[in-house]
Amino acid sequence: MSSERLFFALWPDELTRQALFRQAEGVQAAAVDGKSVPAENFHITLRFLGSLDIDDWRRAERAAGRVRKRDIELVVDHAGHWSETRVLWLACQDVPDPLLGLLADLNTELGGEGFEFRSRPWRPHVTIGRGVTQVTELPSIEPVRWAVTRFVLVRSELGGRHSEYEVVREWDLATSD
Ligand code: 2AM
Repeated sequence: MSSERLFFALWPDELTRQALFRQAEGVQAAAVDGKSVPAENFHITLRFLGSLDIDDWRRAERAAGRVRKRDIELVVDHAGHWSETRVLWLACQDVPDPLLGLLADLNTELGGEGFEFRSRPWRPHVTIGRGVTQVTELPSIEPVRWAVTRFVLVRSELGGRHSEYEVVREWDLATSD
């Protein structure tokens, strides 16, 4: 049986996804093993929630609805590999303050709804490879600008070769149209 998990994430628009993929390809080629994450699954996790019953799910959505809007512009400009978790990733050298503010807000609001507070350091990244134990030299990448206009709640289904993600709800972040 597949298990169902929920997480809050930044979900790229189609053009940003394609731009990330163009940079990811060269980095994925440096993986000696593991498997590449398909571009349709690219995202930045804000907070992983795990399996929730319907009441907790509603509470999580209520918390998200109270997060303040803000303009966030990311520049995804480097690649790396964490051997402990076998994750190959793309990330931003400079994590902009509005993104940290968004995360702090979300965690505060989730705390207010009874979710446990998180003190673990958060390292925002786009996972582009899993099960990667070794890499050859990682190439540098062309910076990808990502104008963040929303954050989303995603349902993850494990089971097949790759996780399947479904965006179940989204919250607008842009301060103007
Ligand atoms: P990852 O990309 O670094 O693996 C869905 O599983 C998303 O939630 C993934 O992006 C994953 O991060 C993230 N995540 C964070 N904590 C997790 C956990 N304890 N179990 C599974 N996924 C987690």
